[in-house]
Amino acid sequence: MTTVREASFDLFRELGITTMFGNPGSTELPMLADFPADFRYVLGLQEAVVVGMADGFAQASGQTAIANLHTAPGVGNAMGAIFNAQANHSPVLVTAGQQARAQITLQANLTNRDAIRMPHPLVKWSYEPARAEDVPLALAHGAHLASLPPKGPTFVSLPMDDWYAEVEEADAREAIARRVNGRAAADPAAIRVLADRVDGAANPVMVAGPDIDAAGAWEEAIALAERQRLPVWATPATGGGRLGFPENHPNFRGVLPPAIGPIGQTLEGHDLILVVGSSVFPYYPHIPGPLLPEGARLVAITSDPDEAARAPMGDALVADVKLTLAALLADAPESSRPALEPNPGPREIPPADPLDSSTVHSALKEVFPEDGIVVLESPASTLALRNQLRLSRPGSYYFSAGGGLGFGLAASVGVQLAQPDRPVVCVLGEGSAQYAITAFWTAAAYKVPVTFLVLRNEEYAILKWFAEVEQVAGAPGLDLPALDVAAVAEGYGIEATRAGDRDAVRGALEKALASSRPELVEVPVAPGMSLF
Ligand SMILES: Cc1ncc(C[n+]2csc(CCOP(=O)(O)OP(=O)(O)O)c2C)c(N)n1
Repeated sequence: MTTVREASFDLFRELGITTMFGNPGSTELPMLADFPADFRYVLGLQEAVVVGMADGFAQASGQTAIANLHTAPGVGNAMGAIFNAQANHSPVLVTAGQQARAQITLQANLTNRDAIRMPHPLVKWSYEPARAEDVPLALAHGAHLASLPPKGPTFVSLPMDDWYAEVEEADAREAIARRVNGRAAADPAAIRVLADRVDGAANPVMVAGPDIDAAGAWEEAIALAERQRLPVWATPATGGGRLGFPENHPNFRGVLPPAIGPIGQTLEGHDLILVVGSSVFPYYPHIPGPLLPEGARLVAITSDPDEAARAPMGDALVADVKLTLAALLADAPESSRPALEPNPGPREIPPADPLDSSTVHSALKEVFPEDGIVVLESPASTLALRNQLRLSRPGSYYFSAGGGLGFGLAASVGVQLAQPDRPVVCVLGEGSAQYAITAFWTAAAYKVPVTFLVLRNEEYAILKWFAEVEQVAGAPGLDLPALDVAAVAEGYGIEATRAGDRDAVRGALEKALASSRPELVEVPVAPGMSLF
């Protein structure tokens, strides 16, 4: 015989999950008793931060991450972050403690009385084991399912007295020592048809999405674009949580706009649109128009059956993105289409006084390390950052595909923990920073050396832009006077610098990037959107 606790930690070891993100309460303490020395517990001070860190860690490590929350209120606090993890296709096993079984029916304090239903629409699977001895099997189920396509969060509710229960050792071993591989290849006949369609098109184009990065398929995407002379657009920034194609590549054309009419206009002239590893499309503002340009057809490759099924137009092939691109490459010949005009690269940004976000990002570009990673949540400067940095390595960019603020600051800590050898720069609007502000404490306490760059424009700039698009006048609540993020970060133990001109920004970023501790650079910038 062994205990639920021993079997569960053996399961985590077997799955390579030795970092646990959590915020503990009385109902989680039995799980954490005699915490094994080969595990690391990363404390988040609020549950949205716990799940946000786990989301970043899962994406940047490629492994399922565990986020342990405190019964119903902990799950409640984390709901926005679970929503983001689902949109990000991030494999997070969310667990929450529960009252002792003897006190669930009588609803003792902190009973999660509808534990399964609570996170339900935001997770792939939600469960509370029927018997204590089923806990290891339920955790295995949740962890495997989280890692199968489409990857995403799952939830297991864990009554606090289950951890001491005994389980049959042989049964536990069977449940633990399993491998589940979710990489499914596409139908070879469908691949041949698609290869012919791409090669036979007069003017095909590729749209690269986040699941190219998640699948490790950059090389295949580049090889296909080069062999077939495909211009490549990045899927709209709203849903492009990761980059699927090098933004300094001569074939790269830019980031698609996030609305129906403008996408149709941007892709005008193409007769075949090959979408790889993205939904079709992550639209945001409703700007109507034809879904496709005149005469164009569309084919999407996605590992997510729901993305394939819900697309409003085009055909879809549901399969692993890397295997599918590799198979397409084997079937697609060298194209005889003329070579493409190379992309002109980032715009020169003339000096601006007062500073604007484009100038700040052009300074960041000058000091940004080759192997750097950006975690971005600075809504009004998203495009300026993409246009200036032209990130061009796999695993270099994380952004909330869900659009819920609070991802960036928390996820950057998880990304840095997963990639300790790559410098992480977290670019935040001063408004966005507030949704996960306590993550500063975790970064400081665990010496996670993220460089935080905070753009302080004293407003919700993107919402003022939206107000114009939506023709809304006189909306309140769009200004943020006197929000001093540097002072708040200092309170959490982060060293902060205020930089007021381009040289100071550059110098402060250089210093922060060289530091082995987290540092923050706060920069006042002009209000409004920055596009280039
Ligand atoms: C959880 C959540 N609440 C509210 C919003 C709406 N929202 C989108 S952008 C934004 C403003 C963010 O402000 P800031 O980070 O200062 O960026 P700026 O727009 O000034 O670049 C808000 C409130 C959201 N996306 N998510």
